[in-house]
Amino acid sequence: MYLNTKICDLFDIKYPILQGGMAWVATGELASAVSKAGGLGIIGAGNAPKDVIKEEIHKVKEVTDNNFGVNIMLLSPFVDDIVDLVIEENVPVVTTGAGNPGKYIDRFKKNNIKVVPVVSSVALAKRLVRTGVDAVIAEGTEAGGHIGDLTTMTMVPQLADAIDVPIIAAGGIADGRGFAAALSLGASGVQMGTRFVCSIESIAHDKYKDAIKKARDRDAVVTGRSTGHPVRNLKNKLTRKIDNMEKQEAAKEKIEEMGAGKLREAVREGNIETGSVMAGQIAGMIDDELPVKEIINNIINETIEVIEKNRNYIRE
Ligand code: TUI
Repeated sequence: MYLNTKICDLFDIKYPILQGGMAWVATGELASAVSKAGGLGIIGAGNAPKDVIKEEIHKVKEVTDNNFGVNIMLLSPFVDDIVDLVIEENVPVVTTGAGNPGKYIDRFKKNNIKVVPVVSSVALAKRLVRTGVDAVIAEGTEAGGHIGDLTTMTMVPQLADAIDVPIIAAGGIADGRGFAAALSLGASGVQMGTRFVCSIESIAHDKYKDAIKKARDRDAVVTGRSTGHPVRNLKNKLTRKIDNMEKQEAAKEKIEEMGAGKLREAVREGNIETGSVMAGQIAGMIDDELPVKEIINNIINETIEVIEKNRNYIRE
């Protein structure tokens, strides 16, 4: 048994599961593993330049014909180059994050690229649907990295009432209970980030994966609210330092400077005390590192079990 929703047809994938386009973690290796396993693997462009992401795209194309995507982080200094790149490379799906992709949508559509923005409000979703986006990702504040204000639980049903493109729920989902909840709220699929960071195919440093496995329910905290770009990461020396700066009302630029380069430091060098260990609130539930294929098969089976279990509550 498996699950089939609108986004399976939209992206031509077997399972309605997207892998988050996480900067430094969502490499060609991770994305190809997810796409090979029947989900939609996504390369995270983050702040990387065009040539680096071009190489990651080629890694995926070399090992699978299955569809995949590239996430464009709209605060990147290389956004325009990455937009050119996904068009040149005929990337099937583009997701966007950390801003409004409105001005690029026409070009994506003209080049037959499916566009799926992360939205953080109903108003932005409605505006983007009018410009022709194919689906939206409703990423709740439970998520890791740069976050909005609404929870997944509240945003998904409000979007479902307001727009008629498929909704992908993200933030706080790592197992079949979360997946079934997302479907109940009106989503047609899920995107998971933190769960895939703790996969065998993820190139995140072992210390980064261990930090997620050890994390408890309240360990994924938000820093940088005063800068207008709040980020959820695991509590450590860096988050405490930023907290203190925010309490002392340090200049926005000084706080942003503190965060610069810190994700790479944690992901690639394993500096989990002085680096930014971005992770969602669901980190508290993740205690193992599994092959991507197993993560996907497990969550599909669990979701079906939950749906069947819920049927048993019904009485005539
Ligand atoms: O983008 C993410 N997660 C990220 S980006 C990132 S790199 C970074 N590091 C430090 C500071 C800022 C960025 C790490 N994690 N997720 C998708 C996402 N998009 N979350 C929230 C949003 C969002 C926010 C505002 C999407 C649209 C939006 O629109 C504002 C507008 O312009 O209307």
